[in-house]
Amino acid sequence: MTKFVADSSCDLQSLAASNTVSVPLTIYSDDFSYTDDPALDIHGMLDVLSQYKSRSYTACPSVDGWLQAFEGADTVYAATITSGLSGTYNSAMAARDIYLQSHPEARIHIFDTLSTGPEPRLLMEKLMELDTTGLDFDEVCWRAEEYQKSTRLFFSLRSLHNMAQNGRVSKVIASAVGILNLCIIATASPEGVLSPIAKARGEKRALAKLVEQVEEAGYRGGKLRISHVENPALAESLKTVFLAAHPEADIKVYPANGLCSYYAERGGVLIGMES
Ligand code: X90
Repeated sequence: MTKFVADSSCDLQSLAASNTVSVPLTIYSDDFSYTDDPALDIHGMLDVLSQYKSRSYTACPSVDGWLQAFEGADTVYAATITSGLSGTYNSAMAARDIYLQSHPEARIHIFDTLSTGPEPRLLMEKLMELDTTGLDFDEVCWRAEEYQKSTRLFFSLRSLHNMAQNGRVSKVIASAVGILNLCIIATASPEGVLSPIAKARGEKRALAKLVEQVEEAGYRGGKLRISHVENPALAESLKTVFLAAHPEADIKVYPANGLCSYYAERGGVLIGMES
């Protein structure tokens, strides 16, 4: 059996395919913990976090979480959130080693997406598509790695509080954003960390900046995946603007998963694009 596995940051949740498995990350504090699975009430979690005065954290999936996801498979294509910001890739690789000891005939490839959310989702869609063409495992992996070079992630965030609190962006960058109505426009760097591009006052300007960045990065009407943290207005406006310029484009808008909602915070929008 072939399985397509990804951690819960990779937006598998809105892909209705039977042989996909999402391995949850966890959001927690001293007082509560949330498993990033389809049962998670993201709105409720964001409400609790907005009132919560102490620190909160996240944790990558355990090796055992990955092993459970691999179980029963002889072929596994797996994707993880960027290794630049998370231990998820390392835990997946450790699980791969263990699984291969007991299933020496299995083939497992772990893709470090150096990204999160809608960009890994594009990779998972590509892997499923390649798998149906009858190509062998190595060829699928090679083509998927080539594909990764052609996709990008851009995003707009209203707050970097949780990213800074957990040491994932510098406090200097974060403090520049906490101002009312300011959005930070950023991308995933080649090393898979947050790389700021611009600040935009108000969502109209944020939208214009995002469109400019996506077009400059070589968007020519291919796939776009747009996830949002309780901001369907900005996400749908982006879709409308891109569709006006590229009427045939395959564009999907959907709510972000729990992990990205925690870090991108309310108002955040993430765009995965094909160039
Ligand atoms: O291992 C863990 O606990 C997970 C840590 C994840 C940290 C980053 C999550 C980012 C979520 C926010 C904007 C995107 C930044 C992407 C840069 C590559 C989404």
